[in-house]
Amino acid sequence: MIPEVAFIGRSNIGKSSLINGLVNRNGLVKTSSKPGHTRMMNFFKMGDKLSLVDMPGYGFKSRDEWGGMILSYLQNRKNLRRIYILVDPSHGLKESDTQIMKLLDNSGLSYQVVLTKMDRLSKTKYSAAKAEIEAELVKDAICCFPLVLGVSSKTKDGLDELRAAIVKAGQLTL
Ligand SMILES: Nc1nc2c(ncn2[C@@H]2O[C@H](COP(=O)(O)OP(=O)(O)OP(=O)(O)O)[C@@H](O)[C@H]2O)c(=O)[nH]1
Ligand SMILES: [Mg+2]
Repeated sequence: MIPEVAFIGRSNIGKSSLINGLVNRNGLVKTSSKPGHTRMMNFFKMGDKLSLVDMPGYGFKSRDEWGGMILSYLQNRKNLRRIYILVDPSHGLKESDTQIMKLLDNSGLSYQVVLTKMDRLSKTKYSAAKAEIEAELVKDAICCFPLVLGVSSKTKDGLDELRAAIVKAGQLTL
């Protein structure tokens, strides 16, 4: 099985938009301004090297079975190289985020936080929000990869850094 990385996060956080941004194909993955849009796990195969996995959101308007089906996928997927947890820096870490992180910590699953929609904040506000989130992660998030990334699917900022991180996490040879 080819390596996989999965994108999780609260509904409407920008998971599907980020996958479109990463593969540079607007409209490949359906996005929506209405939370709870993505209802299924969707696998996007990048040639024969890597799959990007889009997940339904948790939190507001999410599916009840999130805890069951998706967690069991994350726990049992041998080829899953990293989980990216998307967080909106305008809102900070929510209880649903820290709950998911605890579940991942308990299962020893490695994850990395990606801050989305960077374009919505000034540079100063973004840096302050990032510092606050990093401080919270240091306290509790055991299996969290220490580097927090930031992206905007709108302006494409940060996408190259995320691509590089994915290549590394997936131990991909190009
Ligand atoms: N300004 C801005 N808006 C964004 C960005 N990324 C996504 N959005 C908007 O946020 C909304 C939700 O985006 P989606 O990509 O559908 O979010 P999702 O996490 O897949 O949502 P669910 O499938 O419902 O869980 C849409 O209206 C997007 O246009 C971004 O980088 N900047
Ligand atoms: Mg979606």
